[in-house]
Formats: sequence, C-alpha cells, structure tokens
Amino acid sequence: MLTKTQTAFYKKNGYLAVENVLTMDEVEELRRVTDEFVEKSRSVTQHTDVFDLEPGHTPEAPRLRRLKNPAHHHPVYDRAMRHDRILDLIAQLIGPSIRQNGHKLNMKSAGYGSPVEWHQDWAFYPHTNDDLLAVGVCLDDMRLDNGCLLVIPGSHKGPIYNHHQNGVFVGGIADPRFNPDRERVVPVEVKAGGISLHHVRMLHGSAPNVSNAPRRLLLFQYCAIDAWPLTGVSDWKAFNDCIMRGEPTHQPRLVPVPVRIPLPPAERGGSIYEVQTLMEQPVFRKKAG
Ligand SMILES: O=C(O)CCC(=O)C(=O)O
Repeated sequence: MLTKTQTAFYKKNGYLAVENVLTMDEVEELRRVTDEFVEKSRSVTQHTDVFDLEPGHTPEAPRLRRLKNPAHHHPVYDRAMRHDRILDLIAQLIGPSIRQNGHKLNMKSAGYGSPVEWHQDWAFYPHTNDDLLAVGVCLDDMRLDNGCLLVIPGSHKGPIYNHHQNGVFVGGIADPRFNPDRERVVPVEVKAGGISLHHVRMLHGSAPNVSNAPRRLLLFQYCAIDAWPLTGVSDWKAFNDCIMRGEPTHQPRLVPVPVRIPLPPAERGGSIYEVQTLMEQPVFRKKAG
C-alpha cells in the first residue's frame, strides 16, 4: 500500500516512484520474454502492428524500439498488467474501479535508444475526467544516463499545451509557452522491479540513452472506469474487456478539464516516435545531434 505521504506527493506533484513492486524473479521472466521478442524482430524490416524499429535495424543487428500492446502478445506481460500489487497501489490514486487503456514496452538500448520528446499523454487521449495515469515497470535500473523518465512536478495541474504543427497532431509540444529550460525538470530514477507513476496531464519526456546499459520500461495506462475517451467508444465489448477491476458503467463522470483533440492525425502515425519525427523543433533529438 502507498503511505499517506506517497499519495500526498502524487497528488501535489503528479508523479511517484515506488521501489520493489515486482520481485526479481518476475523481472527476470519479463526480461527473458522481452529478449525473445527482440529475436523475433529479426524477421521484419519495417514497423509492424507489433514492432516499432529503431533507425538502423537489420536482421543481423536487431534494434527494437518498442513492442506495441505487449499484453496482447504474451501472458507474462498480461499478468504484469493485472498484477495485484500494481492495481492495489493505483486504486489509491484513481479509485477501485479500473480499466486499462493501453500498454507498450519502450526499449532504450544502450548507446542509441531514442528519446521521447516532451508531451502530455492527455493530448493523445482526452477523457471525460482526468483520473488516468501511466505506470512504468522498470525491467532495468532507470537512471539519468540511460534515459529515465523526466517530469515537471505539478504540471498535471497546468494547461494542456499545443501538440499540433502544420495543422496535424505531432505528438509532442509545439507551443511557444513551453520552454523546458525554464522549468524544474526532475529525473525519475527507479531500480529494476520498481515502478514510476505519472498523471495523464503530466509534462514528461526522456533523453536518448547515452550509457552502456539498457533501459526497458513496460508502460501500462490505467483509468477510472467512469473516465470515457472523448474520441468515442466504437466497440462496447472490447471497451469493457479492458476492465481490470469493477463493473461496466453507462454513466461517464464529467468534470471541467482542459482538453485538446488529437485530430487530424499525422500521416506518419504508428507510434509516438514516428509521429514526433514531424516536430519542427525537437528538444532531445536536436541535443543528440
Ligand atoms: O519511454 C519513455 O521514456 C517515455 C514514454 C512515454 O512517455 C510514452 O511512450 O508516451
């Protein structure tokens, strides 16, 4: 369980790191399965529904950047997403009725793992209320030099910045009001087996991996069941199959939250990495040269 200090920290700052949530045996199992997927990625040369590839990926030297929807592809990831220790913790933050609304495994390989530009998850999937968060399960120690999550404490209570450029959604902040150099940027360092949590409106991003250690972060998005996506629900059964705890409802809870709709989509979609290549002034890619 989270202590009162931890829940108060999350509410004030919009993020939290919790160590020792998974055992090292569970982490080892996740790593083993992940290595198998890296091997499988040798068979593809382009992004697919499962694999997002780093530039320079070849069958001989696979460079897997993201495994998309991992819980759909292996029971070990699915079990992690339903893990009682994780659900018990987030129930204290978003309430006991929980739906998952997305999952991915971001791999920042040693030496070249790609950055993620500053963004707010809320810009990708606005809902009727903002009781949503993302949990990052650390498969490796996550440190500043291997590209840990960077956050701006308290930003989950601020504005939703423009993520559009040239009339399309580019998945990263393109807004003159936002300058990370003027903000207090905090690295979220967590050991393998620990988790990071960040509020859906939190300003966050991460730099390239410049270390010789990998940084694999298994991300699960969760929301209160009565938070409904503003872009609509097209498949009632699939929507409710995502419920982790609690019962379906026909009554979304509406609260006055600032929103932007991620439309029209960019042609280059598929993953946050791809859509962010359309940004005219990236922060981390520019710094990486
Ligand atoms: O992997 C990371 O460092 C950031 C992930 C993230 O923010 C995302 O995929 O939306």
